[in-house]
Amino acid sequence: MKKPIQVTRPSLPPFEEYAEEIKKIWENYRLTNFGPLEEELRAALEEFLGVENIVLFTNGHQALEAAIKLIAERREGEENEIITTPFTFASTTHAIAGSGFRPVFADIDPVTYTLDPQKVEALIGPKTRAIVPVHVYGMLCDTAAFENISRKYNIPVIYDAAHAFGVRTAEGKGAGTAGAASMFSFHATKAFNTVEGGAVAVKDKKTAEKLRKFCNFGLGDGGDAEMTGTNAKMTEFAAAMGICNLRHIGEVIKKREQICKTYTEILTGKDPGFDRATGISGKYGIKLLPEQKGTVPNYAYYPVVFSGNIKAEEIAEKLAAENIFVRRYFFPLTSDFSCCKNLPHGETPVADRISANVLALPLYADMEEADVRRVAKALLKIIK
Ligand code: T4K
Repeated sequence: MKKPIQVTRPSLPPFEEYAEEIKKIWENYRLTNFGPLEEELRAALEEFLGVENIVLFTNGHQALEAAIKLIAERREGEENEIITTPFTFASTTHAIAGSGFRPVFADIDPVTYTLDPQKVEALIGPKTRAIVPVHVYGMLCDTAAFENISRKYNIPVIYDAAHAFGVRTAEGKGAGTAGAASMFSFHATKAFNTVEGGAVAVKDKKTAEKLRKFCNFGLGDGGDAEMTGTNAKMTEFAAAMGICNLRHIGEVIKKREQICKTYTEILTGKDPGFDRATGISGKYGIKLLPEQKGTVPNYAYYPVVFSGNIKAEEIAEKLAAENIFVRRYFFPLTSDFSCCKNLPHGETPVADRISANVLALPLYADMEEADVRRVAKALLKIIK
């Protein structure tokens, strides 16, 4: 049997480099609670991501929940809703529900798979308190359209940018500059990791300070808690991993880009009709991620959407028989989770179709070229 290929594998710095970084912890006995490594990583990330204020968290989920709790207005005694996408990881929906809001699901765009602003606008009503779109797979949402909606209805847009680390807009701005706040995930499976970790980027210092207090029990300088907080601070060990990984991020993204190029070359079979703007290749009836003109992508995921008779589930099973493990990111839709079944929502035919037919192929910086070819060829053999 050939060696197993998992959907992803974390990027790790050279062991000695991490050991050198955490040596500092043995010298100063500072393990957590906003230590010097956390501070160093925070400054480095603000620069790398091109954002003004970043607050670090133990994970992306806590970060998103904190941003929603502090930014979306929850009115006591009223129903409070947040419009969002069902085509995402459980975290987005749970962060909304966990903050005391009812998620209302809108459909997605068939090209980028991100929340469709027109569908969102049609659902806005007196109970709407915020919009939470997701830059799914690192594809940027239509941030200009959401900005207009935000201004028109005076409701904040809080982005789940878990997949968008390092992505830049066509204007050269960091993805995290859009909306009232953007959450990044630094989970082990992401392009950039701090083992577990996450962050919220916001424009103003005041909100950043509030978020920072929130993740430390709401405590301020005098020991008073002006709000109910939680404990979601990033540890020094996690920050050390981030500092090391950030040194290598350029090289990591380049390697991921090369892997994506190889997949695309093989999977489109040099199809002359392959349309980069939509990602559609007629040759094998597949759709890849589109190229978003002028943006700097991060090659976070390599999803393929299938059409025709073969179902994604069957393809995944056949690949597993070859020791290749793909993932159905994201199936089921979060709106189909048992815990969400009773939530009212409109029709989401695009999300239904994409979710039923998508598979994320293995992708990680150190994936060998031969393995990339093995995955692509095994897939072609199934769908041809
Ligand atoms: N919003 C969105 C849109 C997200 O996608 C996520 C997280 C969040 C919010 C929340 O952010 P965090 O709170 O997680 O920071 C994974 C991740 O756990 C999750 O972070 C991620 N999205 C989601 C898309 O994928 P699983 O259940 O698929 O992970 P798992 O453990 O099955 O790992 C996948 C593969 O990676 C394994 O086959 C082996 C490999 N792996 C994994 C880990 C953890 C390793 O080789 N080493 C490892 O340490 O959820």
